[in-house]
Amino acid sequence: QQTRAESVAVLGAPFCRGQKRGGVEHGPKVIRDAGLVERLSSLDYSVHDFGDLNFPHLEKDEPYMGVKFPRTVGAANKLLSGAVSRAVGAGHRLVMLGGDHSLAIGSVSGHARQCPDLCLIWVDAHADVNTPMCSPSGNLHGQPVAFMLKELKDKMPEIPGFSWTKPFLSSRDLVYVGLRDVDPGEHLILKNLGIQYFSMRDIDRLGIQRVMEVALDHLLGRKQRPIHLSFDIDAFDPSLAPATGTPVNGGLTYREGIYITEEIHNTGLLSAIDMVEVNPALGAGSEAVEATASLAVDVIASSLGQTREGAHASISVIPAVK
Ligand code: 4U7
Ligand code: MN
Ligand code: MN
Ligand code: MN
Repeated sequence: QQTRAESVAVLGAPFCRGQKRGGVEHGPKVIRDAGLVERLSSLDYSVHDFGDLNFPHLEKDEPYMGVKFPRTVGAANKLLSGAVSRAVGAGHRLVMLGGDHSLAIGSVSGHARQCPDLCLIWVDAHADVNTPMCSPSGNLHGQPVAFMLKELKDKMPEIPGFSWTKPFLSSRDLVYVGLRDVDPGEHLILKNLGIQYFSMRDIDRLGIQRVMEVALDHLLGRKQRPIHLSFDIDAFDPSLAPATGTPVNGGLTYREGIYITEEIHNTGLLSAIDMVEVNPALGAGSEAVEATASLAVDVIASSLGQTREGAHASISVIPAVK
């Protein structure tokens, strides 16, 4: 029996204050219940499930410049950032289970503390790059990328709860895939900063194969470096991922989604994954929730090397007739 020397840390982040719909804090539970740890073990990883983080509850947390629950979201991300940094520092590949997408602030920053040259692939219907001034909602799950980008430093006010973090990512080290609901301020930021993005229209025009070729060449063409994949389940079409808070029609097919993660795996550079916005309180019933959670597991397994063509790492001889 051949085993991968590699280990995967699973970290649950039951958190919902980056948006307004309850239930997304139960994402880690339904993704685990869909068999995540067993699937990763069957890929020959040694899986270390670190359980769920225990986020502090703050009694009073008034909006600041329209931003909702700033101190609660800031404190949760500070805790997450430390936990991610420790797990990556200990040599694990990291899988963070959300929770809403505001958690990417902690996850990517913690990863970047260990791997300062990382690049970021953001698979999402949304760009999540609103600054507090251009956010239409005030919800922090629509703003995490704005906290990361060095080029937006001057456009970001000081938000209570976030003094622990500083922008650490250059706009050329980020690629989006799956966009189809981008706010006006976000579109201006994408254009002004020259961020590489592939909307659903681009996928229609180019095909997912060409999109991934260009995306990975953009990030890795000059030099190989660790990849952080931040995967919002609402990137998929709502027919496939109904249990999520901000569904948008016309999303990724199952095959496009899995092709994205297969190509990321094939780089050999994937270092951390966020799987966010699975909300078991939404969707038409338990079947819809289970389908969404099972899709999340498929995405993670495929990112970590599960293939559609099969693999034979664990056998080296075609069994003889007995
Ligand atoms: B998600 C939105 F206005 N852009 O900022 C906003 F449309 O993490 C939605 O991608 C954000 O699910 C969606 O509130 C955040 C809105
Ligand atoms: Mn989204
Ligand atoms: Mn998102
Ligand atoms: Mn969402």
